[in-house]
Amino acid sequence: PRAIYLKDYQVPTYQIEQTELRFDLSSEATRVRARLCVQRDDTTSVSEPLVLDGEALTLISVAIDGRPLDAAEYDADEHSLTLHAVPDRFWLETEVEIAPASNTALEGLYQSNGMFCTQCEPEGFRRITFYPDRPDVMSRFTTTVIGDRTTLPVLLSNGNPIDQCVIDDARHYVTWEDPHPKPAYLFALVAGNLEKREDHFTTASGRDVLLQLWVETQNLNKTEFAMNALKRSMRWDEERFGREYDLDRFMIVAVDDFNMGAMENKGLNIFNSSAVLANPETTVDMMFQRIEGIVAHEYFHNWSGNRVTCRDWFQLALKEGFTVFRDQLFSSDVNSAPVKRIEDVALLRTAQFAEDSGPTAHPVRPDHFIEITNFYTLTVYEKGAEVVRMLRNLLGWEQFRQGSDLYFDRFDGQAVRVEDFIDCMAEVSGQDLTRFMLWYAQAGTPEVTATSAYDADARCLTLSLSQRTPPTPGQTEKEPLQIPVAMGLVGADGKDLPLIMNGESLGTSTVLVMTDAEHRFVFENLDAAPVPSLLRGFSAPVKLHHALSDEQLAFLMRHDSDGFNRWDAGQQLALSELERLMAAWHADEPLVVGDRLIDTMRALITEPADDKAVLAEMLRLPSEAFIAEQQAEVHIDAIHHARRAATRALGEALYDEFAALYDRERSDAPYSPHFEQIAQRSLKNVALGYLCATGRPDALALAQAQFDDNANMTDVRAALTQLAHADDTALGEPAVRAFGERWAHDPLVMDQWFATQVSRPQPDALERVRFLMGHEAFSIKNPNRVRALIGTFVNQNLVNFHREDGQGYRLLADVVIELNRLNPDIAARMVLPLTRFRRLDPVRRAAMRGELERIRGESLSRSVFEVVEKALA
Ligand code: HT7
Ligand code: ZN
Repeated sequence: PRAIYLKDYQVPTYQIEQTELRFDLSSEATRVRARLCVQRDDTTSVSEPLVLDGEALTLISVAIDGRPLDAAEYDADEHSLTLHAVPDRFWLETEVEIAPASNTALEGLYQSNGMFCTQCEPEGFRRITFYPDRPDVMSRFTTTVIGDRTTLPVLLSNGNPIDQCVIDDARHYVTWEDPHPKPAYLFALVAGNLEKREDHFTTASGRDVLLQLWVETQNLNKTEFAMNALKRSMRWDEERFGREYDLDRFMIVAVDDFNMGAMENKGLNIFNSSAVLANPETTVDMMFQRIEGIVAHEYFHNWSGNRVTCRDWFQLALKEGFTVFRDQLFSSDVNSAPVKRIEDVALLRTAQFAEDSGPTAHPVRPDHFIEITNFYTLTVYEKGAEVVRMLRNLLGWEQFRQGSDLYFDRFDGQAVRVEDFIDCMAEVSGQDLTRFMLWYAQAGTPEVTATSAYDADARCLTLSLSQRTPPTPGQTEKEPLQIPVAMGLVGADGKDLPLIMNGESLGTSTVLVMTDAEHRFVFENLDAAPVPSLLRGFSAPVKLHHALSDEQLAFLMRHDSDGFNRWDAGQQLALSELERLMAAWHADEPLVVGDRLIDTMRALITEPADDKAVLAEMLRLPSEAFIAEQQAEVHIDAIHHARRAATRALGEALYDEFAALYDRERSDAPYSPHFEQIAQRSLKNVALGYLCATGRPDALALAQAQFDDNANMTDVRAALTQLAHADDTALGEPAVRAFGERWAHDPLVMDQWFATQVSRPQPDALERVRFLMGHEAFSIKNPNRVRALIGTFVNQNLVNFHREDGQGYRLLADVVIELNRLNPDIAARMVLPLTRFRRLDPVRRAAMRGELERIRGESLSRSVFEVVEKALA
């Protein structure tokens, strides 16, 4: 397979003014007729052929302005249809046949539980009909869907229904018209036996919008939360970003088989059922919050992505980075802001940093790819959002909002580049953002080193900051980036000190801007040495090296005015204790937890807390993945045993305190997914985790009682996890069985059942994965099942996935080989953990490489090929 380069971009030679589609739906032989009004670009020479993309299509006929073409007038190969001589403007009519039922890749038109649905981003439309399948070709779509009246009573597409009729006893049709020109990747069609929840929204300018959420009948009782989340999102986008919805109806459809979370098709969002369906009996708190974030994300795309779209797929972060930033801001406005930041940063610092330091590292705007679906990554989405957040940090909210308004006004209805967005920000602020653009071009996580020296005579503190970005594949030399470092100085009384630099007062918190490799900042008028609190709110996606003593960390953990940095100081403190335990494990010495961590935790539990959600986060030890990310050579067993020993020791030492906390946070109030209640449950269940880590029967009895109480899925699942992860299986086995029998009818709950079992740390986990792969509720064709069973094992059970005998790697490779044939996109995502072998010990490294080479021996899809080649390079 050949790579495609950003530098080779060329403007499209033909535009499609109008697109009229007619689908005659059938599982094995759907007929798609396309009438395209084609217009030659003024600058294009007459001899330029019209080349249309097409994959896995059976061509039935081609006609120009009603005249059928004979075979000599066009070329059709596996990927395209080429028309040699065409008029300047004409109607092209094609008819193709496709087979949705055998489409296991879930791109283009496919079937899920009998329902027809589409996924066209990024290049799925070419699996539906011949078309210039690129985002800079925007067209007005009219779509007629013909289907069986009994099995497909609901026929949906983008825009508004303009015609519908019964054809005969068996069939009916509906015609939809979308008034907004759009690229093909935003096209959608759904046909099935669905029911709807309906609601209305009145926009800021007083227009009524019909809201519909379409699901299978048995899921109607899981639609209320998403509908309310949608209405919250619509209002928020008006108030925060001045963006109003632009169609008369907005529809969401829930689909069981879906490669990602959801898709922002114009006026007809299609959602993975796991990203939209929720109720208290079946759904945990974390999922409620995830659903709220995804509903918002897809809705926000209506402006950042649909009204203003990408010129080409290299610009993906233009819409994704901005939209993730917008959904993060929304979630932080409607929930606990520090906890939202903590969660987002935790994901970034474990998973995205790992990507940035591995063989698949790439810039936020890649400059080449073999398969674009491989670039829907944490780097494009999460780091892309951090880059937009840095702009907000550099410009301040007011100017950032002005820049956003200018961008939407200036480019409405256009397909644009990252530069266009940045130019708007530069224009409204007067800032030079030339160096800032490097964030889009340079891969790798910059490392910032901070040192400070206090001069008692001069009463000043000199803060030295330096930056360096390590080499990444294909990019050995890196330039300094523009980095906003939000900071403050904390005085001995725990209060922020006034910041004075060059005689100028900067308040108590400021943003230092790095543009060079090294900087020195001098703060004046300080009576004693303060503790610098740096990178507040995680103001830039960097690794900060700031050598603070355990004492200073404990001080910041209690006093920093920045909630995020208080949490982060606690994580660093815990990390330094875990490092001592890991050293002891290597030296075969007893793992004894020091008093400082225990005392700090005790203080946290017993002192009054103003934000319970933050407190719950502060009580959690750093995850195994985060600890691994800190190590030059990763020792999975040491990490696992140190963390387990620390959890148990804290549980033992603070048993009474955790028991009191558990009692204090218990509540009989009816369930609500409101963030204050979520915080309370989170705190209670953290306490339960520490209590159960001791293995004491009274702690497990608490878990059993909570399980039996069956109050809501959050509490049931937390209790089940404790029971199922206990060394003694006496309570766990019956609980797992009861849960499995109770929820056998609900695939989304069975996913939780799979995940709970395969994250069990005991050595029988791998055998359990193999066993569960044979369970009737599992199907390798469904991405949610694969993520729940295999993904959880691989990503959340590190000690068992990385078994020294290599069986974990073998299992994953077997799965990848099968998926490579069925669903290349998912296969290419699942193979990623096998590519992260460089920092492992030689035995595991060799075992992983061996499995990658076994995969390479197969006939590979382009997606898997690209990842495996990078890893073995
Ligand atoms: N913009 C959407 C991307 C997406 C996607 C990409 C590749 C394969 C399947 C997919 N489904 C959805 C989702 C989003 O970012 O909102
Ligand atoms: Zn998106």
